[in-house]
Amino acid sequence: MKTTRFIILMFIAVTLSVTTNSCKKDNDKVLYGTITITLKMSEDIIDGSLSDAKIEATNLTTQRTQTLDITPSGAQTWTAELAYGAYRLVAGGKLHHTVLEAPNVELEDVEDDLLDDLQPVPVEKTDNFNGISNVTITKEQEVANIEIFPFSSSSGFVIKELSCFGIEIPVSPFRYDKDAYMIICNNSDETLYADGLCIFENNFLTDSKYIDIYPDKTKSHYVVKTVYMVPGSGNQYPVAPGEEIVIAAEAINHKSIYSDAADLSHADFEIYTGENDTDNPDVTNLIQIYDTNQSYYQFSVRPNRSYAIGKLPAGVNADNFITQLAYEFEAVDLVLLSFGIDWPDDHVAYAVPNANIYDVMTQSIPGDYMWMLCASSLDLNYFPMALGSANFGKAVIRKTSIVTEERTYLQKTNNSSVDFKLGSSSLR
Ligand SMILES: [Ca+2]
Ligand SMILES: [Ca+2]
Repeated sequence: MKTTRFIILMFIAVTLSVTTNSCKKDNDKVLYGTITITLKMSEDIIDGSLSDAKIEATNLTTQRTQTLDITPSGAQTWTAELAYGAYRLVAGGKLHHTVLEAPNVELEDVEDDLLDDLQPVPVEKTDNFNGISNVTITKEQEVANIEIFPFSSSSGFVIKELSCFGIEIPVSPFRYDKDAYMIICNNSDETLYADGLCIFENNFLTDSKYIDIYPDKTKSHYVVKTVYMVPGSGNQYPVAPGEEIVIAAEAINHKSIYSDAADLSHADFEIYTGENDTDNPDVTNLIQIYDTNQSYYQFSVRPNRSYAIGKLPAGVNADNFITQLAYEFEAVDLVLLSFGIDWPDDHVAYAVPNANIYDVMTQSIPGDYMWMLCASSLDLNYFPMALGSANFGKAVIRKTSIVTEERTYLQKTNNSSVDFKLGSSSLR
């Protein structure tokens, strides 16, 4: 069955007035340019229209952020006056669009010769959107295009906490980091099953860039080098709304080694990589689907990674993962390039379609940052972190969005830079 795709590019035009800077003075030395901002919908958005649009401009030198006020009706163009300089523009708001969903019939009920006639059903939907673009204003008139992407704020499983940066200990190597864990929360209003849920580690690093990637699947797929999966037949591991599961690198009571470490002996699952690893028989092991470093797995102490949770495409499992998802590409490594080695190099990683990714967390040290490792629709911007002892005892923790009498909802805007905060590890 072939799905017709409508490709619609839509340019929203609105008059924009810059939030007045109360400190702004008549100073001939400050030069201002007029920037024309266009929000451009990604190619797979059907019948899209926007509301509640908002754009924030952060001056990359001063880190000062201003919100640009937008009038959403009638006009054709947003223009703003901004002082000369380099800015990061972040757009957000509501996207009203049409989504093609599978028809609500059981395939068993359909005659074989009618299968080809089943067409996807268009469903009107409102999602949030976001988008990001950098612009440098060096003349009177500048233009910025921001491609925007939809996301649902009520999505299911989200990464709630990643604790993997260690604690300080008095003996060499002065850090203990084997009590690493990830907490995944059901942020939806219905019971979900963790069966088949995967933890992915991206193939790339935020502080080591590849260029001239060919073919480039990094925007359509989340490219991975590590996959661990929750076992189960489909309904063995229910997770109630607002409830969470703990996945330990080593599911032991680390407090018996260092009192400041985490007790992970009651984790829901543990990452077990084989005979070089410890195995708590009371804690279910994740299935190692693939790991380039098969003998031992540890969430990275250095904050230069991107992690995702999601599911493997239908029909892909531990046995056929390598053949089904292998992604061979050429790329030039910028680090090698700095040593004068610029020929394309052959690489192999594994490409998971974006549609199979539920949530992404990306971290980087700002001074070392080189690139985002996935599509903006999955994660708009990285969570900034320091290196080393500044992170001892800490975890990257998702912020709370809404608190009701019954439960807490977590913030999910597909933007690590605003969805997370650094806090004390909750299980230490
Ligand atoms: Ca382990
Ligand atoms: Ca175990």
